[in-house]
Amino acid sequence: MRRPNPDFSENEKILQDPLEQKLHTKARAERPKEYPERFPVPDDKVSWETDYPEYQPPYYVDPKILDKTKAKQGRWDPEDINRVSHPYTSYEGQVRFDSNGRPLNPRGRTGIAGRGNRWLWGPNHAADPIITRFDPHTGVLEMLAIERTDSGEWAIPGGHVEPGEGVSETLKREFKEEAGIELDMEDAIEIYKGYVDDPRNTDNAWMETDVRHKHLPTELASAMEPTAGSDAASAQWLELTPDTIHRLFASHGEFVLKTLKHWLQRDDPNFDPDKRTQLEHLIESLRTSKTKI
Ligand code: RP5
Repeated sequence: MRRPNPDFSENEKILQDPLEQKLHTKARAERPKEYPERFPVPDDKVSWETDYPEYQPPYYVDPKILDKTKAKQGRWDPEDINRVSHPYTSYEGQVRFDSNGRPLNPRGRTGIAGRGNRWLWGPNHAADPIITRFDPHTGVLEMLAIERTDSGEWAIPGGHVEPGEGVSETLKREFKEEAGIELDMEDAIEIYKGYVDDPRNTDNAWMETDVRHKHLPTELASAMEPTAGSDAASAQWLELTPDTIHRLFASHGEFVLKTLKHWLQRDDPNFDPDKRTQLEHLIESLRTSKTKI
């Protein structure tokens, strides 16, 4: 079924939320190596509301995504947008469509049309477990991180929510698959739900995630030996410094920063003054560092 032209008025509220409407940058500047070059999108042309008559992004769909069997099983969308039967449910509010009926990236232009290598048109949902501990020897704050096989960057061991799966189940499954550790995630604390500035995003398909935090007591964490699963090149406790946080994949640095701020505000009774000061320093150096997350 053809969808109507976008109705921008309905989205005014979403677009004006200053906290969540940071310009996406990685989705305009980075891309997997098999993607065509992105059509340039300067900051002042990101918004769909701004006219950009010269805008002619290349259309790209990864040939692997055209696997008809997976499409038949309902795991991947068909290439023909008119045959998509599921609703487009986004954490970012109501989804808008272009004149071809394709869903529009809620953060604006990316320089590539089509689905890229995303399974679904529109929002693709993931879940990200941020698992922290204080190093038993140095006392420094660490996060369990994996080295991604696609980009080689360090990342939160997150992954896609499978059809019918609850977020806690996804977090548990992904953590086991990527870092080799079984961990109950039911009591993890909600940090963020929304858009991910992911280098694989396109104008018509993008990543969204549900980020949750769980801090492990040092003794328990030390008994856990991370081992890279099939989706990761390696897994380890990664020291959280301004530099390691800045280098994380996609918006993961931003998620870690949100986690740290949330944690301080929660006034965790287990925090001794040293730990609190460590967190405050880390947040402050991220705030004042030259490179933005
Ligand atoms: C990111 O992609 C999410 O934050 C999540 O970490 C990840 C899921 O994709 P795969 O790791 O399954 O490729 O946008």
